[in-house]
Amino acid sequence: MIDLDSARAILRQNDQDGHTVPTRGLYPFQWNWDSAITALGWLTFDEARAWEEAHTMFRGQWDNGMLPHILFHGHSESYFPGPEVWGAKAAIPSSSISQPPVWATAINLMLQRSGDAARARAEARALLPGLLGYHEWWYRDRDRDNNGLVQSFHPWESGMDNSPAWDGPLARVPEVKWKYRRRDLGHVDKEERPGRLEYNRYLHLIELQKKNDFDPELISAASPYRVVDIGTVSILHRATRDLIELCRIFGQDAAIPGLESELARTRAAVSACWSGRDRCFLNRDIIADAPLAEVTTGTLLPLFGLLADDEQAGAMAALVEEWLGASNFGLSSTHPASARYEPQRYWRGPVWLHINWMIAEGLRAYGYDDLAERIRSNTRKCIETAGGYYEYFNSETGEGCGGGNFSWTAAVALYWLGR
Ligand code: 9WN
Repeated sequence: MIDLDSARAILRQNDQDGHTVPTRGLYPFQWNWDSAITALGWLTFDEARAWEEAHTMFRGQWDNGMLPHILFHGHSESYFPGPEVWGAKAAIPSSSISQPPVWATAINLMLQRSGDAARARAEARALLPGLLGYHEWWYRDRDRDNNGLVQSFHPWESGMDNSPAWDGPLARVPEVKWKYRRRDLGHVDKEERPGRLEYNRYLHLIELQKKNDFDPELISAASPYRVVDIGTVSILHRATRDLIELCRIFGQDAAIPGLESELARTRAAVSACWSGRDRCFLNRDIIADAPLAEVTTGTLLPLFGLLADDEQAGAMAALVEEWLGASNFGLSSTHPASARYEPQRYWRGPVWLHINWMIAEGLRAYGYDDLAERIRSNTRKCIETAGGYYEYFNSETGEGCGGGNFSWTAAVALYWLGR
């Protein structure tokens, strides 16, 4: 049995003036996609707090519509890189990249699941302009090839920061030479985090954004790192469908045709990412103009994005079935047959519960209810075996890894596992 009282206590404990930190110490600010998932957890026992989470996030939206991946609401010495490294000039100090856009999906779910319809309608209506601006930003600034396959400028933008999928493109990025002190290693074992080399390159990409005045044209021209992250493309596609539904509910009909044509462009282009041999959709390296070979949970997200046709969904379901057979705690974030698979290291093998939720939701949408249920029961096993709500879980032992008392893990338990 999982203890939902503890899950609620974790959200309360991580609550900080209208936003929920992912975990104390390691991540002391508001993260974009964490916050959206966490709002779904709040919704199960404190609806007002769930809506507040969203409003706090959207207060940090840039004038151009970008919703930053981190909002630095206060000062903290326990995280690096802080606002001075990002150098962004926004009303709320922030990073200069975004994260997978889960918000429109989260808001639509909150509206549907709310026990207080009048409040939910008023809150969702108030959030709609911000959501529209955010999606416009993705399609305007990040659809560089005008084909509906938005591009990521930093591995952190994928949310799957250290995925082996990004190893090739990241290897092209120069390393910064200046000295800095990482703070993550003061909280978490170094075997569960990225290496120094990766950090040197992450920092180069942050500097490149700043040097190019955060201008997408200039960054595109100058950056050695540009990828189509199929996970982000999928999450955006699903979220845009949700956004269209919100527009219909709130009579914003004028925005609908534009959004529908973005969806159509994505659907037309995504088939080029399909790999029949791998039975999933592969990420793409834009600079090398080539697919990225690694099979990861991100490459299954077109199920959640409703981007697969029935035949592709069938092949992906067969792949998931085998993948689950490799571990009692699946789905491992990298396919276990990969030479780069590591069961305990950040995005190279461990299990993340919100990704399991997305994949199970996708499978359900295509009619694979039993498989979705198997993922749900494996997910429950992670919390039971580890005895707590960790950031992620070793895919072979179920041991808790990364930060403890983690908000999105508690939220997924409340919203999905507890039902
Ligand atoms: C950088 C907060 C975030 C998640 C990401 C996860 C990790 C940050 C870091 O933590 O990234 O954004 O410093 O490692 O990879 O998905 O949003 O939980």
